[in-house]
Amino acid sequence: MTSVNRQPRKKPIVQKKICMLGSFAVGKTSLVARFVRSIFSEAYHTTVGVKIDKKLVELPGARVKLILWDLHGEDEFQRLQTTYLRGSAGYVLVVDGTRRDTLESAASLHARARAALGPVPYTLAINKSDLLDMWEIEEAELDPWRARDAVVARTSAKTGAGVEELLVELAARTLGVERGQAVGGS
Ligand SMILES: Nc1nc2c(ncn2[C@@H]2O[C@H](COP(=O)(O)OP(=O)(O)OP(=O)(O)O)[C@@H](O)[C@H]2O)c(=O)[nH]1
Ligand SMILES: [Mg+2]
Repeated sequence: MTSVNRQPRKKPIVQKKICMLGSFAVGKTSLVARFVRSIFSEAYHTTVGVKIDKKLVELPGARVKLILWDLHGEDEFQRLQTTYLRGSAGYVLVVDGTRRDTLESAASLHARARAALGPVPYTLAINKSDLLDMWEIEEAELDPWRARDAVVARTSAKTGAGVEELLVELAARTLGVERGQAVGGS
């Protein structure tokens, strides 16, 4: 006798490459560590080149395996190699809310990422939101970004605030859906 398999069919997995971009020490590695492994360390070990991590994100109607490219930060010695960006479905621009100059670095990285990738989804993460007493970035400084329809979020890799939401939202947007909307099909 044949039995009918009533298990719902597993949603297919779609892989998406996401690059973490930003000046040095803004918290790119820490955001990935928080998102993928739920850990945080106060110790600073600068990233040399690139480190790749993966995490499966469950969305309504789809499963997205994010391939997170944690790139070295830009400083006076190192400039981002745009070859790292190739094939990215989206990117996170990370800013350290306690260092205003990192917002300018994000703008320049954004221009280069846009030139390399075209208008793929991105989010602007203003990180270290647990350090509000040292905050240097005024809300008004983010208005030009919001005017361009950028998704702007405050995050803290230390407390975890805003981190999961940011990357899950970006995962959804790489599939062409906005926050809160179900993904059609299976
Ligand atoms: N208080 C606080 N510290 C943070 C946060 N995120 C990162 N840090 C600290 O900031 C420092 C730099 O963090 P990293 O994650 O290594 O920064 P990065 O952007 O990967 O740096 P590079 O690889 O050099 O470009 C470390 O000492 C972290 O502990 C945060 O949300 N809050
Ligand atoms: Mg790093």
